[in-house]
Order: sequence, then C-alpha cells, then structure tokens
Amino acid sequence: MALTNREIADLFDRVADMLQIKGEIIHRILAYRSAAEAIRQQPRDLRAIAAEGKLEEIPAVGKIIAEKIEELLTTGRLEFYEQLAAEVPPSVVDILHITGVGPKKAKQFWAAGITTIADLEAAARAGKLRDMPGMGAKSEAKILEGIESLKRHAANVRFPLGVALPAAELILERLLALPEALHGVYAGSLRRARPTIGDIDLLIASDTSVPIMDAFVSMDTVARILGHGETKSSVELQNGLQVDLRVLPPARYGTALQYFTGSQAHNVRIREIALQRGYSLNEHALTPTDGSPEILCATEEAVYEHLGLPWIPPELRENWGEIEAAQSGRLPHLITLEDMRADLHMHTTWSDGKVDIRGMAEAALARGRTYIVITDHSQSSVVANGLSIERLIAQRDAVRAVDAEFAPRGLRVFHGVECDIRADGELDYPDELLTSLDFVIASLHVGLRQPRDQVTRRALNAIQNPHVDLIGHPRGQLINQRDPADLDMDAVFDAARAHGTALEINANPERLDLEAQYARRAVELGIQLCIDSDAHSIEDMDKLRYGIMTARRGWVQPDDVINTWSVERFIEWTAQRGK
Ligand code: DGT
Ligand code: CA
Ligand code: CA
Ligand code: ZN
Repeated sequence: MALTNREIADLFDRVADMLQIKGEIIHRILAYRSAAEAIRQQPRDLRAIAAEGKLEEIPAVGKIIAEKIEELLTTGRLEFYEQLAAEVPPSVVDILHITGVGPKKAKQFWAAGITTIADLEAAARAGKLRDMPGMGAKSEAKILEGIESLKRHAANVRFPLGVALPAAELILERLLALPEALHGVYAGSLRRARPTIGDIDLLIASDTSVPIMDAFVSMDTVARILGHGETKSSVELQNGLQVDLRVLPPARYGTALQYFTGSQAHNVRIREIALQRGYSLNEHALTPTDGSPEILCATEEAVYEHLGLPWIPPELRENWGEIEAAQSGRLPHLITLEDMRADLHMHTTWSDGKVDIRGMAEAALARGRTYIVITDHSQSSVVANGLSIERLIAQRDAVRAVDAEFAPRGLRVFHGVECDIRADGELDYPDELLTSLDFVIASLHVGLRQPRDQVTRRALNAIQNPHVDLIGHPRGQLINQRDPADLDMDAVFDAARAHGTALEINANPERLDLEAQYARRAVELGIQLCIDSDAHSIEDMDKLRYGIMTARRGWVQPDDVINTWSVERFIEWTAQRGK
C-alpha cells in the first residue's frame, strides 16, 4: 500500500522529533517540520506531484526533502529514518509529545532508563521523577496531567471545522459540476457546525449514481478507497479525513438529508413525534403505520411539515430545546454572514499581522464591511511584536489617516488595541492610555494554566475595567491543542453583565471561543457579543464565517452581536462606555 501524504508528513515530524532529541541544529529540525506542515496542507497526492517532477514546487520542500519523498514513494521506506530510529527509540519520541516535556527532559528520562510513556507514568506515580535534576513534585504532577491529556486527545481524532469545511466544499464543487448531479450538500456534524468533525457526510441527488461515485473515488485528493458502491462510497483523503458520499433519487433527498444531518439525539425525538402522528420515519421515507403507501420527501421542509413543525436550522439540531421551540413557534431568527457590518479585531504589520492598516481597510471594504477596528498586540506580547506606549500613540495618527481616506468610500477605521491581561492580572497599559482609544479588547494570552481562582480574578479585573469594551477569545482554548483556561464562567458572565462588557466569539477556526453553548448562555443573560475574525492576514478575514456558524449553533440573533449594528449605534455604545 502506497504511503499517503499524511503518513509521509507524520514520518517527517518524527524525524524532526528525533533530531531534536539528538540536539541537532534548529535549521535542520525546522526543515523537516516545515516540510511536514506543507505536506499536510497539500490537497494533491504527492505521487501525482512527483510524477510531474514538481515536488520542489511545494513550499518548504527543497532538493533533500524531495529526494526523501521520492524514496518513500518508491520504496515505502526511508533509510535516514531507520538510521535515526536505531539511535533514538521511537517510544522516546512519544514522550516528547507530552505537554511540558521538551527534548532535554525526554533525553534525561531516556538516560535514566525511561523509554516509554508507560515507564514515565509509572515513575511519576511512584514519585520517582521529583528527585531527578531540574524536577520537583510540581513538575512531576504536570507530567501526569500531560499524559492524561495526551490520552484523551489520541483517543479521539477529530478534524477542525476549518479543515473539514473547505475540504467538503471542494469535493462538492467538483461532483456537482458533473451533469448527472442535480444538487447536493454536506450533512452530519459539519452541517451542524460542530467545532470538530469526525467524518464528512455528503449527499447528492441524482438518478444516475455510478459516474458520480466513480468520480468521487478517483479524485486526486483520495488516499484510500474504503468502500465503492452505487448508493454509498467512502474514502480517506490525503490528510486523513474520511468522507462518506451517498447518492439518492431526488424524490428521497429530503428524508435522507434530515436523517444524515443528525444529530442522533435530535433524530430520536423527531422519530417519536412521527410515531405520535402515525408514521414511521427513516432515511428513506415516512411510512404510515396504518399500511398506506410510503410518503417521499424531496426536501427537509417537507419532512418537518408532515410532522407539524417548521424547518429547524441544522445548527440547532442537538436536542438542546430546538424541538420545543419549534413546537411553540419560538425558533430564533439566527444571525447570518450578511448581517455583519463590522470586524472589531484585526492585526497589522504594526504587530504580528502580515498586511498594513491600509491593506486591511481595503480588504474589509471589499468584503462589504462598513467599519473596522485596528487592534494590534500590546507591549508585553514581545513575541507578537506588541506596541510600546510610544508606538501605540504613533499608530493613532496612522489609523486616522486611513480613516480619512476610507470614510468617504463608506468604511470607518477606528483605533483600538488587543491589550494583554498580564499574569498578575494588571492590564498592559495605564488607564489614561486605554481611555484615549476608540475600542479596547482585553485578552488572556499568558498564564492560562493558573488555578481557577487566580485566572478568574484576572479575567474579572479586565471585565470590570471601564475602559475595556470586549474580552477577546475569553476561554483561551486552542481546538485539539490546548484545553480552555479553568475559568469560573458564571463569575465571568455575571461581571460582563454587570459592567456591560462584551464577550467575543473569536472566529478563527483554531479558537471558536466562546463556543456555542457559552455564547448561548451569554445571550440569555443579555450580554453583548462580538464575532471577530482576529485577522492576521487578508485571507483570515474570510474566516468570519466560522464565527457565524458557531454563533448560530449558540442560538445567537443579529441584534445580540455588536458588529451587526450601524456605525452610529456602535459609536454611541462606546461613548456610553466612556470613550
Ligand atoms: P461526527 O462525524 O462524529 O462528527 O458526527 P456526525 O453527527 O456527523 O455522525 P455520523 O457521521 O456518524 O453520522 C451522521 C448522521 O447520521 C448522524 O448525525 C445521525 C445519523 N446517524 C448515523 N448513524 C446513526 C444511527 O445509528 N442512529 C441514528 N438515529 N442516526 C444515525
Ligand atoms: Ca460525520
Ligand atoms: Ca459518517
Ligand atoms: Zn488578536
């Protein structure tokens, strides 16, 4: 079996890990790391690219890496890797994947005879790590925590929404271009906008499925064919994502779409309602229990209508109260991307953004925004090139100049900042400076692993500060990478309500923070939300849609979100906050 892009990328990452444990120079390590990343992002099969002799056109792939890819593709093995593996046991590399264990520690454990995660866990539980040089009871406990978290994540490989949605759209675009395909959509957790996706479920309406299935399994992004039938096929993509495709006659499309959108919990309730009305409902049809002929539904609307319900937006279908709301005519009027007039969180070349203020304004205008706030990082974010007090003051004139240029064209450009909440809970600039800005975001970037009391106190300190308008990515999670901070969210919500401070739904698909359930709770409490791209580049601005999907899943309506408001209302709101 030929290696997939993902397997090759994983192997290069292991090479980088091994070089790191050996203490190799950083450039050599990074060469493999960056190549692995580029290969993971590569939608085409490396074999096809190699056959065209174009491996070196992949970013981060130079001559040496290209030769190693060739070797892997032709022999299925990599001699260089095998040499390394003879020196550094692969199980020692696994130890490196525990949060809090770097290459030096891994090497140290290895020297002490600890060569597997199981060894390490046993040693930690026996209290044997704390006496090693540079270790203590605290770091020993951290390692146990890291092992637990690694186990949780490894057991549950799910793909971020930001990876799954573009992949699904690309496949649908290709398949729907076929003359046999009438229409189609993604279903499952993706249609419900979960932040992570187990597999992609696609549905296409057609009377002639064979050419669609053939095209599906022979796409160049396919690594493995898991099933190839007339009504259902499954493949694994180069990046490891599984995709199921079902092709159905158009007359049955509605029942299938309703079924495969899920969630299972929603569908269980829907089937009960069907039974009460004298139907049995499955993915094929509604069948009257009195023996009369089955009823086909071409649309989902028809399915819900037969059950006496309005169509329920897929993002709500979790049995979180949407069925009761539908029954009593209280479904929310969910926010859409078209409702968005502004983007209140973005970075420029003044800190760690890729584009200057003018460039971001131009891109925002092209996307139909009517106002934006420039919010670069603050001084203590040294790695993000945060703004010193002098630079922040100087930036004001630069923003005002762009505003003067763009206001006549229909875009206001305001001056704000993303102010760090320091580890000690203080904000990163004095109040006198914060009050001179048009809009202030306060964010937790450091000290996210502090104990609940401490990290909560810091968040509350920022929320209570009258100069802070918005708390950025409040919980600090990174999807599949970092658990949220241990915040007392009830206290956060109480304070946000009491002080009128808004909370963010950060639309970056690595964050999606607040997540849906929290956004919903905030709205119920009357707290104002913002949905922001947190763009560091122009492409990032288009990630706003992931924030909208998350908000919809949280029952959010347009008026709950500041950036759906007119610029006049926005200015009035900030003025009332003392700006
Ligand atoms: P995922 O893929 O883990 O992110 O989550 P889903 O919701 O996409 O789950 P998946 O792909 O297993 O199935 C898609 C939908 O099909 C699911 O949401 C509901 C429906 N479905 C699948 N299997 C069953 C089942 O055994 N019983 C019921 N009631 N529904 C099912
Ligand atoms: Ca799925
Ligand atoms: Ca599935
Ligand atoms: Zn930011």
